[in-house]
Amino acid sequence: MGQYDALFSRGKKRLSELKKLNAVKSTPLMQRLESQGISRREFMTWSAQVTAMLSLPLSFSPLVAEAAEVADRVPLIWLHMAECTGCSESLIRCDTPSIDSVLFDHISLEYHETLMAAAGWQAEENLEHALEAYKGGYVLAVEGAIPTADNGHYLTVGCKGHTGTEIIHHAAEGAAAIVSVGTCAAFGGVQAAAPNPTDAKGVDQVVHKPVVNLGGCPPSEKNIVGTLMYFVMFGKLPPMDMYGRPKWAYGARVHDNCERRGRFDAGEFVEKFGDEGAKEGYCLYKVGCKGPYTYNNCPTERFNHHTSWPVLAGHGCIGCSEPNFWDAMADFEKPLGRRDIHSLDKTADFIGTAILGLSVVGLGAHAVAGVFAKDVEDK
Ligand code: FSX
Ligand code: SF4
Ligand code: F3S
Repeated sequence: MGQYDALFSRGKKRLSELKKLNAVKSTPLMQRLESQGISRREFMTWSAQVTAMLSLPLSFSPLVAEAAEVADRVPLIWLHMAECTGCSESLIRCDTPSIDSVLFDHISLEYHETLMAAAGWQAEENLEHALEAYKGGYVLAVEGAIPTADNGHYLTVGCKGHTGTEIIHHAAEGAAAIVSVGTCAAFGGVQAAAPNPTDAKGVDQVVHKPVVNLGGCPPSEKNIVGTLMYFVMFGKLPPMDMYGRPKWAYGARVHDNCERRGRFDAGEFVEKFGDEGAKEGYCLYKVGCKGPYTYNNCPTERFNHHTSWPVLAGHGCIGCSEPNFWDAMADFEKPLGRRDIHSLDKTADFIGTAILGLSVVGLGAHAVAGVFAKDVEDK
């Protein structure tokens, strides 16, 4: 294991400290899982899968399982800004409970506007109480962009009419870690699309603290839970790429792990939706797939219990985990093509330099773990 020894010891130490704290939830995780028909064996398989997803050696698997069990010792405060709530839906909307969704129930979720029963003044009090009671120790998850024009008045929340910017500044102050859940919180998302009248911004452009950006509109439940697990386990944010995204999730292009990649290499393309090629599962590049410019683990992790992901469902990737994708990746059903990439258009320049420049490195899934090993090593 070598280079991972320090990280493993850090995890062990962190978890033994968490274990000393009182359990917030009266029902232990294993009991919760069993009541949903999920066995210990399935839980151990899940731990091994999460370990692999986090690009950690298999020997970390028992640590992941322990971290899941004590996850209720780390308070989570989840705020909604300008967005559609699809990110929460991605995590909680399953026909049958998955280990990820049961774990989300087990986590000490102190405040979440969509899920909590409280409303009005009581909700505001709950938030104030949680921010005070867990000051310095809570994970702050933010969904949605922060409108900043006109003193932030395009977004006011709650009966006191606080603006999104006020709420974010206040909540970020006492946070032990900040997670931007989804492209809106990470990069502004659809609210920041041209002409961006509200001057909507990603959280890391508004607060002056490190933020981990979970790109994706929405991000998968795997990337949300994996990031929370990493923090519970090690008490710090994971190694990140140039856009603040965890490298274990956003280190490879969609195109590199796509099941239609063989079709791309063979020059077998869908020419229009519904044609013979579409029925055969040909590559979707010519009908606009942006997988070659997009970094995310959708082909390997998929969504909704590993059921599907956009390309498997028959539509190209629209690049939803990339900054500025609503403008930079449009038209979603046409290829960007060399013409756009080399034009003087500002958006296309952005893609050409920032995204395609990275893409040519062309990391395959196997190369990723090796490249990250240096970062994963605890310093
Ligand atoms: Fe944005 Fe999340 Fe897209 Fe929606 O809240 S990333 S619009 S799926 O829900 O923020
Ligand atoms: Fe690449 Fe998209 Fe074709 Fe898959 S469908 S091989 S991601 S271009
Ligand atoms: Fe988004 Fe593309 Fe994945 S559209 S969900 S990054 S396949």
